[in-house]
Amino acid sequence: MKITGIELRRIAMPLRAPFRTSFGVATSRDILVLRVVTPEGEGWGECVAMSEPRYSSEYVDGAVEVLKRFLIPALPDNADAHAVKRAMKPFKGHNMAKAALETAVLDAQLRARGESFGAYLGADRESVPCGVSVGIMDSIPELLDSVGEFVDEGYVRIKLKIEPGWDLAPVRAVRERFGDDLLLQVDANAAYTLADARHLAGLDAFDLLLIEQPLADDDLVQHAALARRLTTPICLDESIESAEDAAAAITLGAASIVNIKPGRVGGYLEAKAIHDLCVAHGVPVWCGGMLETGLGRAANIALAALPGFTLPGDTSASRRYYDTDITEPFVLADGRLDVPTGPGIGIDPLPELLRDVTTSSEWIKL
Ligand code: OSB
Ligand code: MG
Repeated sequence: MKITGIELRRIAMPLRAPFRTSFGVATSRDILVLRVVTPEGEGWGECVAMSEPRYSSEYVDGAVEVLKRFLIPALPDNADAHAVKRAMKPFKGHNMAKAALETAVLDAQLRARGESFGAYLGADRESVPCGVSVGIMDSIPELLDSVGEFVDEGYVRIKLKIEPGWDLAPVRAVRERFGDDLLLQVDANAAYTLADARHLAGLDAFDLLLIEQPLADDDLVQHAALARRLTTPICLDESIESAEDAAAAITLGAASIVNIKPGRVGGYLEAKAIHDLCVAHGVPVWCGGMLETGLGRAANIALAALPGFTLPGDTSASRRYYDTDITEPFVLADGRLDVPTGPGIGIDPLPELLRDVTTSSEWIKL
């Protein structure tokens, strides 16, 4: 497939409510959207990098820079997703930028042959059960109201963001209010150290599905040490940037569950490789999120329908974050979202909505 040009578009998406994590508060999302154009049609890729390098070292201006300066110029003449992945490999890091480009190419390629992401990746379900990530709040009553709304909407699993000072008490309050049957987990975004092991063991009383990324991104050894001191399973997010990282984490005993985010690992091909590795090791996986628009959400839902995704993901509906999405919204039905079946990611941005949120756009002719 010959790529004739790429559009780099920046959009500003206001969030319905501030989203607070241990690394900061977001009130809107500044997103880079790629559109690759080929003689056979186009393809879309959403870059999940955030405005500031707080979740990981990537940030959206940096993604634009590395794409324009290194990744796009390295595109092979005959671009399919695997060839694009290989061509980008010599450039270290920048997985979110790489994922956006690879995804746009894969979308174009699959649209051209009429195959859906789900079919290509190996989805074996028509819909997926959905969880929701609930930010840190100012008070426990506020948190209970928020969790109550999500439970009423039908979400089958709740994930609470935690940090030092906001951990045992909110978890206890949610457990007491919503009962032992609620599927509940927590995500620390690397906010603790091994010195907190005894405190974190206090979470063991609440029968959590998992604790996500309690310690630093680059510290598999200490996660393994923590795992020996908790009964709550440890799940890694930030630490896993490749299949090699996942293999190391599993071997060390640093993770017994893996959160797979295509952006963090450099694309859907690597995401699928991590899924396959985890299945081979009996390690459950689930699909994480990065406050995606409908474009990124569509592809994530396809991934979440693979057989190894045995835990509900952060694949929430469009209205979790946005009053108005740039695609037809994803709407929760019975706690589930349907896997798109159309060619490629199976959904298109709605031109007027996309135009309304666009802050800049650049065309790179190849
Ligand atoms: O750690 O999973 C995370 C959002 C932004 C950055 C990191 C994370 C998150 C979430 C929300 O938890 C995921 C979502 O609902 O899209
Ligand atoms: Mg996380």
